[in-house]
Amino acid sequence: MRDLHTSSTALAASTSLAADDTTLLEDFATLSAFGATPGGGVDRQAATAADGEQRAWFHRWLTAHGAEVRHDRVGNQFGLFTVAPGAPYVLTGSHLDSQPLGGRYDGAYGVLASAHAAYRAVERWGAQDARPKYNVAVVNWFNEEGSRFKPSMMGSSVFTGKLDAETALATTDRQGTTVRAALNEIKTVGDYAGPDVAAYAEIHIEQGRELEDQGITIGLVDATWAARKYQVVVRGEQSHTGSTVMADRHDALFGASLLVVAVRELAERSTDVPLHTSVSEMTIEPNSPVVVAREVRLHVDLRSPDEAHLDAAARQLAESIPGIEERASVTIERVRTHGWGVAPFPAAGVELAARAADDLGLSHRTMMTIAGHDSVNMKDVAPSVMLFVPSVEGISHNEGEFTDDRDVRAGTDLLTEVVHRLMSGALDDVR
Ligand code: HGY
Ligand code: MN
Ligand code: MN
Repeated sequence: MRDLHTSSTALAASTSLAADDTTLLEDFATLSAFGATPGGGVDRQAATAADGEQRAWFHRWLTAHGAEVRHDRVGNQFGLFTVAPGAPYVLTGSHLDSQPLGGRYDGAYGVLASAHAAYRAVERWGAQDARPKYNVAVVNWFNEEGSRFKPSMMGSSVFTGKLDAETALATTDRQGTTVRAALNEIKTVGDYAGPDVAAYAEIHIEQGRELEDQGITIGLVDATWAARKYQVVVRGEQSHTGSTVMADRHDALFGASLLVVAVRELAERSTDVPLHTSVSEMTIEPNSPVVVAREVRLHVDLRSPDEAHLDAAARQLAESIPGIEERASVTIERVRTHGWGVAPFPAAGVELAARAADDLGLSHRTMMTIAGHDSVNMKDVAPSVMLFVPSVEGISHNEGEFTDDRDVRAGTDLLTEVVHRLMSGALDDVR
């Protein structure tokens, strides 16, 4: 694996680095210190103390750069740069929360790039002594990762009307703490309804290796893979691991293990169409050495660029359940908890970003996003542009996540250009 440390020598050696690029990288280093882990990553899951600290820092950053900061009731944090009073806003952002032992770039890069892009775009309109059609606002969506509180993309799901705010606020973590209590604890919650959004832009690390392998700087996201997520409960009966004869056992962990294998085999059998499958979370009750498990709860995550194929895989999984129930002598309950379809981002937005990248001399290609992003929600309510920069070795949800400083800067330059164009109404014809 490559060196985890940022390339400070490359930064020092660069003679053409503009002052605001230096500030961007310095701000990114500051941001990366919140919840920093010994392995070079971050651990700042939604509404933890580290998330609260970075939100307070980001609040100060926005205020110092002339934005008004407001929070909605599910903790989405908005920084409003109002330069055309009364007009709607171009919204740009991502999320600052991370996975447990996550990387520094996932989400955080997009929020910081958005803040710099919005500020630079406003400065540029000012320098041109021109008034844009739209204002610009930066957003740090609450709980995109969905690690502490499920589902993922929670803040943007509420904002776009896909998830009820009360349901989100009542969601509990493994300790039984509600989103409502956790948000009150970190004091980033309010009653703002959110801006009227004219267009949305987000930049993110690719989290795959296609851009790096092809030596391309910018990914222009033209569509999203579909995802299906399930909560599965395997119920057996608690008994003694030693004295209970094998024929009498109702071993929930054995049933869960058969399910883990069945989920993996879906992907192994899918040789013609890409299918990614995981059991990614498991809770075992009572999880004790001399006790056969009475209950196991699992989280199943299935993804594909072909929705019909994904549904067929989900059906195969459902069909495998009776056999597993019989073999392990357990019962299995499966509930679909979250998901999204294969869906396009507007072609006009891809085109706008491609022209802006050409103007900046940045290589680019179109691609689908495999991971979910807040833009996957936002594209359904506003014309949206989604950009990627390369992830070294495609490493993500891992402390070793890394994107080269040059790409960090290039992506921010492109986002600035895109935001500037969106502020003049460049996607007004979409929808
Ligand atoms: O892909 C996911 O589910 C996550 O929200 N990024
Ligand atoms: Mn992310
Ligand atoms: Mn993530």
